[in-house]
Amino acid sequence: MNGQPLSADQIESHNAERMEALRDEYDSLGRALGRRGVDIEAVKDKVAAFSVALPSWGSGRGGTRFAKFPIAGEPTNIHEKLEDCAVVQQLSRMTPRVSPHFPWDKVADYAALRQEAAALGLGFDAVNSNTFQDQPGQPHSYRNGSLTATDAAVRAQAVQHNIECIEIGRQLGSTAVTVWVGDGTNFPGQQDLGGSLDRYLDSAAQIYSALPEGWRMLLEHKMYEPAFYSTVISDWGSSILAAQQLGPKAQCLVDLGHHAPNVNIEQIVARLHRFGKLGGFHFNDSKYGDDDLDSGSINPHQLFLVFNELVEAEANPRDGFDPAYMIDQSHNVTDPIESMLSSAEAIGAAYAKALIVDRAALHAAQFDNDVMMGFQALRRGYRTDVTPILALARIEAGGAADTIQLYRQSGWRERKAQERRAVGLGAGIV
Ligand code: PSV
Ligand code: MN
Repeated sequence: MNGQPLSADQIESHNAERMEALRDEYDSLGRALGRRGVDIEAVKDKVAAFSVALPSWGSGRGGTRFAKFPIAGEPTNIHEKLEDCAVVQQLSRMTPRVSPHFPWDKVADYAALRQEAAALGLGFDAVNSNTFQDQPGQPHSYRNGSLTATDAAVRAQAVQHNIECIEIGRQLGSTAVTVWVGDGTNFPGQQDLGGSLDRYLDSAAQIYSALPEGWRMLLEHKMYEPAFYSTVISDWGSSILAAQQLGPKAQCLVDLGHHAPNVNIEQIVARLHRFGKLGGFHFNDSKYGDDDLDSGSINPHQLFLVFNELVEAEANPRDGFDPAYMIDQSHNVTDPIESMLSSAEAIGAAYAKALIVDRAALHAAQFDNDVMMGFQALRRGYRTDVTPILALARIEAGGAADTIQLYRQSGWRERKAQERRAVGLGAGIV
């Protein structure tokens, strides 16, 4: 690793200016936590060991169905996306891997791409397949579905694409493929609901059988969109049943935005873990539907409750509990680098708050049916301002005290606006 995008000297002097105040805040928090029986250093070590992958597609400006408003200097290919992800990693030290999406991130030489990423301090996380769009020159259209299509040739093409993604992922050093299919219907009667699921299971089994040793297949459910009446893997129930039928290498991926409003996602997390099927996450936040807003921006309490279940799971792991944590957001109105920095911090904070919860007190209250004390045990953790823990962990790993401020001072986007070609106008979710 030699090609760090930002100046290490700039980070060092930025941190030096803030170190005295940060130490003061950290020591004060350490004393407060000590009185609660929590060792701040142990929490910091766990936070330092935690990481979440960045979505390659999240480094560009997203859009809605109506429009996309690009910014000058945004990346337009995987090489530039990696550069921007490297900025996020250099400053946050919590995002050392990128989750690529194919064919969006297609290149001729994946061994070279892996080296390019490594030189920037990055590795690759789960590869994502895409059978929700047609590509130029593609023999068969996905207009009537992909893995569930009634036409066997369409299904074969969609299966083959997933197998190709696995092969690319192997070259990149990934160990998981995330399969999300948008297949579904807009009208009652449009398709046979049972038959679609049968075809999905058959196609998914073919992908499953192409998994290399040590690989996982992550099934991502989503309630609706682009189909608005039915979707084949619409919920965690369909997902876990499919994963159970496929076998031990198949697990479920929970995208926080893919549920009905007010659904108890933390309970879904606990259930999936109970059956050894919690494979990964796509973090984002939402108010109405799959809004793909920044993690923790709307409902940070829910994010905390999800991490509360994850910390419980860490303490009682089942079947090699090792979820792949990824961000999946659409940055429509912000600089994507700033959103990813802010989101990494929000995710890390939710984890740190969950670590601080007095688990013995929580479990005792639960056993005694002491409702208020159980709630208070969680509340104390949630209320704690863990900012100094995250900042110190980051600085000790070479990152920046105030990541967004330093990013702005670095002039990165302005420089890239001079160097990179402009993005065209248009609509599009990503
Ligand atoms: C679908 O909405 C999704 O969450 C899947 O993870 C896709 O791969 C991604 O978004 C594409 O933006
Ligand atoms: Mn997703």
